[in-house]
Amino acid sequence: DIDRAWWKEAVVYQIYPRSFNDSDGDGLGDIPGIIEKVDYLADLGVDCIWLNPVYESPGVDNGYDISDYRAIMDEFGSMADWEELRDALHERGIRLIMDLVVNHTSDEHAWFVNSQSGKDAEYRDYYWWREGRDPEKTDLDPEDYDTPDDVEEVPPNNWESFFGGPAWAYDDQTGEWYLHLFDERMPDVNWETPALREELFEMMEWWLDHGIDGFRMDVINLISKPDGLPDGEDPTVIVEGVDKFVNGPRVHEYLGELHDRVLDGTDSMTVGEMADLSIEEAKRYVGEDGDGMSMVFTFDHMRLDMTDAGRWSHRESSPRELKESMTHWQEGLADEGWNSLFLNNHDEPRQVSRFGDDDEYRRESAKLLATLLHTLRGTPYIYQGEELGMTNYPFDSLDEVRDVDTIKNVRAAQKSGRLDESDVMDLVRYRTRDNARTPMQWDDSEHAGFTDDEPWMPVNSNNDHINAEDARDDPDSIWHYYRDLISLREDRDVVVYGDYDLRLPDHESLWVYTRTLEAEGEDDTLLVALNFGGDETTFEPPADLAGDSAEILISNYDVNVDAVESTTLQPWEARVYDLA
Ligand code: ISL
Repeated sequence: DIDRAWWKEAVVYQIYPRSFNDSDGDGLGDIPGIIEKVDYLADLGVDCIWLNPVYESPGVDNGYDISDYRAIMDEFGSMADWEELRDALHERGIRLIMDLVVNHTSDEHAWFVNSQSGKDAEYRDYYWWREGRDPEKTDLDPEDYDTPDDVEEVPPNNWESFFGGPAWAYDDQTGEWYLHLFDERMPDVNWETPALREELFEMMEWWLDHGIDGFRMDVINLISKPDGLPDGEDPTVIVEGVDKFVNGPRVHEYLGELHDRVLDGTDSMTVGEMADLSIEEAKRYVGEDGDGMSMVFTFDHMRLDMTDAGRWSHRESSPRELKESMTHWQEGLADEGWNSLFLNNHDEPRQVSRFGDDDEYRRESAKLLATLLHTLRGTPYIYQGEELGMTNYPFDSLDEVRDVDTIKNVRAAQKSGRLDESDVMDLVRYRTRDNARTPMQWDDSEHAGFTDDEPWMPVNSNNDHINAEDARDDPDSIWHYYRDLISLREDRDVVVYGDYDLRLPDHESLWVYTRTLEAEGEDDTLLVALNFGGDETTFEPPADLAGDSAEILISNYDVNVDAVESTTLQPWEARVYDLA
């Protein structure tokens, strides 16, 4: 009676190819470099790889600006290399999902080149072209837009880009504006155009025919823009227009079509990346009557440490807020839908630096966070280096930052006076996506075993003690702990399918829950107790469980018990009790 699926049972490992392993000494990671590490992945025990974009791309946004969906970027290798990687993974029982970026392309994609060439061009309607407006008839200030001197226009609406500044760029060739919700070199494609949808569906089929096991769908809830492209009207939003283009009017129609046309009848998984999503909305994507998507990446818990001013701000958030936010999703998708579990990825700072303690209790807190992600209900994602407890990078100046999102947003915030010089670097260090993009730390050598030459991003000098080689030699390492958690998931259905029940909800620093699965008339129950912080804390177990016989399945401290009893938990102590 369990509703099984391989992607529910899987642990996914995310690879950011540019920073994983460089095989040819050009300082950029590549696909042959990943092939060299396939045994590493198999040893860790992961079931599926999510590969960030490896397609042909000018690299404005490290591959999220695709110029050819059916070719591999030269620096990363060839299609033959990619096939070898796929086979090497599949031989070891590891599945492979690819990044699907279909909200926008690169401005160097052949479709856009044609589209831009004239108002009557064959591919004109593959993108969003509109005439400008007379500034007199709007609230917009022409000073804010980059147009030639003789053009007295503002864009068709007030929407802004997620990377800062306007979402429209003026094009000299045809005198019209085109929409880009990200960088201006990443124009949004127009899903209203049936031929565009058809091309994208064929491209997806082409990849499925090449043996992939699913897609991670980039910003997929942005693909439908409302008729008439109205101005954003919500004064509380950070990025003007999100009230119009997030979860737009036809998004479910498009995704339903995509599902019927491409995915139905395949055993592939899909995970949709969705900023700004309520549980009700999530169910329309992943629920029983939804679009057939396997799961969603949601971001509520990634916003707790921001003020109303959004991503380029910082406030202290508490463990209790994290507990409440993630519990909300655990409960919200308990009966339909499925959660993806992550605390970092290629767009977010390192989890041990953000939610744990990357100093005195780095090892303990990294293990506690791992315990959480691998014992909540949902599919855990490991971002490369997380299994080593890799930390944020101590950026000194903006010159060290490569990320287009950081650079443009900081510039825009400075221009508007929201950020002064003094807090810029604190915020950049805390928030920049580049924290996640420093090279993988394989060993303690000069370039961390990532490359023989200068890496494209600096290596964190803490590779002298945080690296894969040492971690594998040390049975008490974070790496071994991840391996144990992964095999626990394989052994016990309750870890995957058990119900989540929050206990001691009002506790400020303890996060306690049970996972329960009724199987063949018997309850299989785990009790998880996590001490979120650097202080010892008394754990008074919930009355109904106190005294029950139990043993410790896994913990980041050396403990043994034979019952659930009142006890003192050490700093960042994590325990999983087996009540069976
Ligand atoms: O980085 C962010 C939050 O940390 C977001 O603004 C991010 O841009 C958004 O979550 C969308 O991310 C995805 O699409 C972008 C790309 O830059 C990101 O790397 C990708 O994950 C545009 O394709």
